[in-house]
Amino acid sequence: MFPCDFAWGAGTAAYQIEGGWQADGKGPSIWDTFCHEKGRVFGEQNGDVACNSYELWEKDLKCILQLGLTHYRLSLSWARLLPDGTTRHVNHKGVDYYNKVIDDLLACNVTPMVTIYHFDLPQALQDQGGWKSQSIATLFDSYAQFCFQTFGDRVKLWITINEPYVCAKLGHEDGIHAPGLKEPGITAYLVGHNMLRAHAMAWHSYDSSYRAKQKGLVSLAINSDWLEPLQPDCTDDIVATERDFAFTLGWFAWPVFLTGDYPEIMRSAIDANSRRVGYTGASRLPSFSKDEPVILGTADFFALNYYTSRKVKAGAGFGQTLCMKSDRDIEEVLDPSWPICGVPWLAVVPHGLRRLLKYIKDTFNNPVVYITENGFSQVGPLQMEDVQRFEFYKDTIMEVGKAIEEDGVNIRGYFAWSLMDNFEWPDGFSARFGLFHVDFSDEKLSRTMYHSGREYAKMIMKYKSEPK
Ligand code: PNW
Repeated sequence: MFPCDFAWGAGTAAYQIEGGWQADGKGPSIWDTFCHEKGRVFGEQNGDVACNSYELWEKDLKCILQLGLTHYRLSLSWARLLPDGTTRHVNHKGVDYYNKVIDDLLACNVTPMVTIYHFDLPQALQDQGGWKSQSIATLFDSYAQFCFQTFGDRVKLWITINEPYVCAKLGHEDGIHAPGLKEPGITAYLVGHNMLRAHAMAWHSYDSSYRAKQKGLVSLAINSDWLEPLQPDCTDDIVATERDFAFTLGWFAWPVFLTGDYPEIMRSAIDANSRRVGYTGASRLPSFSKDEPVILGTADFFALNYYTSRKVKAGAGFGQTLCMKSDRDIEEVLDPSWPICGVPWLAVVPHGLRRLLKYIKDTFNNPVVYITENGFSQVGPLQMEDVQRFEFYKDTIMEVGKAIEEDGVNIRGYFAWSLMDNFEWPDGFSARFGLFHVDFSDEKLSRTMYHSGREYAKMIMKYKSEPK
């Protein structure tokens, strides 16, 4: 079912695993600040230490090798490399750390996929407006170029930005992720816009200055649920589903893969709501300027983070408020037959991934796809024999196989989220996504393979050796 050069991976992100939040000259990030404020994170927890991968990288490497991964996805901490966010000051200890990680991986025949930005903006840049500010795109581009220059001789798979949707909405509309801003209806659109500009600038820099020599691929990771109308024959639900897709997957995938601009139904929904509320300013959804680098075509593959599915019905009417929820005007519901695992938002729907992959193939002209995240969390009492998680991975990977074989989707890799239990953002350490258990009560932070890890390793072994 899987080509012999298929990427079998697992992922992590810097803030979720590294700890060492002040080690060796690292600057603070918005997640350091956010977690140190009262009431932000479950149990007032934070990533000050997390899995301490900054000091315990060798342990992580052992886990990677035990799983038999062909690929490992990690992210770079911007503030560890550039403490004030700018290239005026480079923290060489940070560079040494990532050099070691990358070199060790390659020495063990594991291909790194590197995310340049995974939620953790340097606080110094937040203090200048963060992602709201127009100038962030240039700053990000300099940082990305620094990464290409420093690591690009060895790193050939790059993700510029992880999940702009989550950064924009959870960080600036809902305020439940760093920087914790609740500025509904306006800021998230601006932040998403600047993230697209930043991504596109970095892609163009790679394309013009690094690609010929380094021969790598660059994309951004877009998260999306699979969505389908609650009542398949109801026109309102069908239209609502299209609108919901436009506000999630489409928000970032249309500009990059399809038209160079936002989905038309997204803009018209936002502008119609502005009129209803009596908001008379310019469109709350910014426009791409002709004087800036083009957005269309700035991805060498489609990087998809998929976790779950939703049924969609038309909203209950517009709530006379300026917020993304009223702009979007839909209601998402869960099918009662879908089991909920660990975290409440994660209904287990493996077939949703297959349908989403087919939808991406059909909508975005059959791109090369990497599934850069997919996973299952445990909450509550610890279960080392995590049979449910293993079933989840087995079923999901079957669906990926069908998407390749029966639907002809051009899928090149699958990355489980996550290599090990880690700091799960506002849920702290209460949600465990790992293929390895991490004992956070033990000073050594020992890593132990879950049952699901053993089974994933077997699957990888089997598919790697089966000639296609
Ligand atoms: C992703 N939601 O984030 C991130 O890329 C990972 O860092 C994270 O650990 C993983 O998914 C599991 O949560 C998400 O609320 C955060 O829908 C929140 C949501 C989805 C993805």
